[in-house]
Amino acid sequence: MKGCDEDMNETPRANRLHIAVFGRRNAGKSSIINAITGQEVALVSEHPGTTTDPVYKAMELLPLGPVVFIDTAGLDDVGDLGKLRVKKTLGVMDKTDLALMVFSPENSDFALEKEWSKELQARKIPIIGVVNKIDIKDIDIKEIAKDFDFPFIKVSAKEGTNIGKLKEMISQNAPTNFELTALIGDILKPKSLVVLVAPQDIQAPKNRLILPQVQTIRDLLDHNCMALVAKDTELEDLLNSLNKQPDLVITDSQIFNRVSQMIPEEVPLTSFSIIMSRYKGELSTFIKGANAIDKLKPGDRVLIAEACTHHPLENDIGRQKLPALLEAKAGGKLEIDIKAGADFPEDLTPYKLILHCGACMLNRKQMLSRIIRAEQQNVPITNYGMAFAHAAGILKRATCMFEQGEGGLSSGGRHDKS
Ligand SMILES: Nc1nc2c(ncn2[C@@H]2O[C@H](COP(=O)(O)OP(=O)(O)OP(=O)(O)O)[C@@H](O)[C@H]2O)c(=O)[nH]1
Ligand SMILES: [Mg+2]
Repeated sequence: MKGCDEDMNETPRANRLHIAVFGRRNAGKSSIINAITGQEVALVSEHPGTTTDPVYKAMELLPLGPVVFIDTAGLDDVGDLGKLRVKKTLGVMDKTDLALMVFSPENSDFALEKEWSKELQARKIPIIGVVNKIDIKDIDIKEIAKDFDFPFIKVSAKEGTNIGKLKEMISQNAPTNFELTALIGDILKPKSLVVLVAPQDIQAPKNRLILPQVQTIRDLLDHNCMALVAKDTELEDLLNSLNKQPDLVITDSQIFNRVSQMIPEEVPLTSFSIIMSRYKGELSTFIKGANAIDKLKPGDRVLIAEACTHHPLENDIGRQKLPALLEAKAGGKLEIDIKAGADFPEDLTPYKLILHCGACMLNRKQMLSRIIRAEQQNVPITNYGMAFAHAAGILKRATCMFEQGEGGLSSGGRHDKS
């Protein structure tokens, strides 16, 4: 089992579409990324082997939304170092959602490209064949395409020929569903017993449960798990009435602190908002963001962003609870801006931290574009639930079950008592 001490710095693949560019040295891989992004992102030169380590560039590729381009070293690199680079490039394949295989008409034998395409296809990654440098030699792409079973396009990165069409092809061939399919059931064994803590306080809507709670219950049922629901006030009685420990406890994150003290250390504990963040592929970004809370100093500016415009209630989370918590951490007054609804600033650079609500009213694409904006401007971003977990000192406890690889808790992985 992977322990809870392991770093969680790898952005999950679900975070956004990863488009990687493969091909021989000098085929024009870096030039193509520059042409698509319209920026000098990647280093280009006439010397083969210019790109050595993978280069990542996050951007908004319309109409697809947020993507990451990955520039790689040539797959035909030679020598000891070259072999190491090829190994790294092959490693990139494991996080690729869509591949561009770049061909140069300067070559005529494409056996290597064939071999690498097989590597990609073994991973079920869609490929677009891109024949570059047609300004030097305009060839009939059918000649090359006939040996491959994926779509082709010819371009000139240098002159910008067909770059717009290439972008369209990327949108058409991108896998549309790269969200997780399960909220939580994928890490549990069938018949697992899960206790849900759902306080029905003043902020809870009348006569119903909130969406993340409903979705979690449904997901547990779909995975043949058993769900027990109680308010925090009855939690102790519920636990006492069981003849075994629950396999997992999921709480509202506002009462993380209290619940974590009521639940034995060895019982895995997480929150609805953490589950939702993981589902949407935002978990590792938000963990990083939550850890930035420790760096806040008095006078720092913090943005609190809410997706919906609800009427603030007494002891409102975004207006009172969280600001108080952050100021306690910072050891003094902070400058806190609250934005609600569609009002999310273009310029985030004045902020040391962004705290976002659970974003149940935003679709994944909208939330991701906010995250990308924050990342591009180097501003840490996290959500309410993670901030509460961090403040309670249990962020690691509340997220480690998701980092145990395939199967999670169902493979016997538990939060270790030690
Ligand atoms: N004529 C022409 N030259 C190009 C084109 N695209 C790239 N080049 C040139 O080809 C050379 C290699 O380009 P890069 O973009 O660095 O190629 P790469 O595949 O990233 O190369 P490595 O990083 O070394 O693997 C440079 O001299 C580019 O200017 C093109 O469309 N037409
Ligand atoms: Mg390059």
